[in-house]
Amino acid sequence: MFIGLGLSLTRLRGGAAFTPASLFANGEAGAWYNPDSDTVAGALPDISGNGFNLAQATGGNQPSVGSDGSAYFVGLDGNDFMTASASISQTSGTIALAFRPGAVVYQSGRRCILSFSDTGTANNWLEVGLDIERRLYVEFNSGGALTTHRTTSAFEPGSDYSAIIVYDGADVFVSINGQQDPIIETFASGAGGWFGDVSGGDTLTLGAANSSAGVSRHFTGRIYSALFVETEAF
Ligand SMILES: [Ca+2]
Repeated sequence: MFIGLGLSLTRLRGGAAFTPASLFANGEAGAWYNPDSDTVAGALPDISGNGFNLAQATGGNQPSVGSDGSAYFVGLDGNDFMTASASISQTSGTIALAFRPGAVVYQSGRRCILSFSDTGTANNWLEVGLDIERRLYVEFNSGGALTTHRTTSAFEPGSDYSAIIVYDGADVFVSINGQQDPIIETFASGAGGWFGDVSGGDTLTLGAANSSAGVSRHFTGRIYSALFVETEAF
């Protein structure tokens, strides 16, 4: 499993035995975003080699680019997001995120970090983000059949986190800062799923949810890195 990946996602540099690039070495499906000194506002290339390059043409909706001295990030102020056209067929795999929640009133609703959706038809999406109680949620909606997983620990605004979400085709497992964070609640009217089970999925969105109703649930704070990859055969 990839549970240990979060520890190394952004902080392991120079001389490290592991790099996320190795996850894509055999042409695995997925994407990897990792802002660096070359990053400009409005464009975040997919460095996995799979071509899901994120873009935002509207200046006011472009995340800023910054550095904390050791890692670069994109900063989202509450209406920022980036999208890529994407057709993704993987039905199990891993999502890895490194981020810092901003100071935001979470009681006003969910804050989505990564989503994959059909923007032309209602009720088809995969979302990962923080919920109204600042816990991580993973939600899958297949034509109105909704499955929502919520984890245990509350995220604190202003602190850095890594989160690894694994879906093995049946169950969701979440690790936060290298420690498994149990699923505290699962609501399901459907069978659950992953990217490839989003009917008509056409759009990948970083920093917000996206659906036929438009862009919503904007994240605020920093995103240091985001990655998803299909399950690898060993
Ligand atoms: Ca903005």
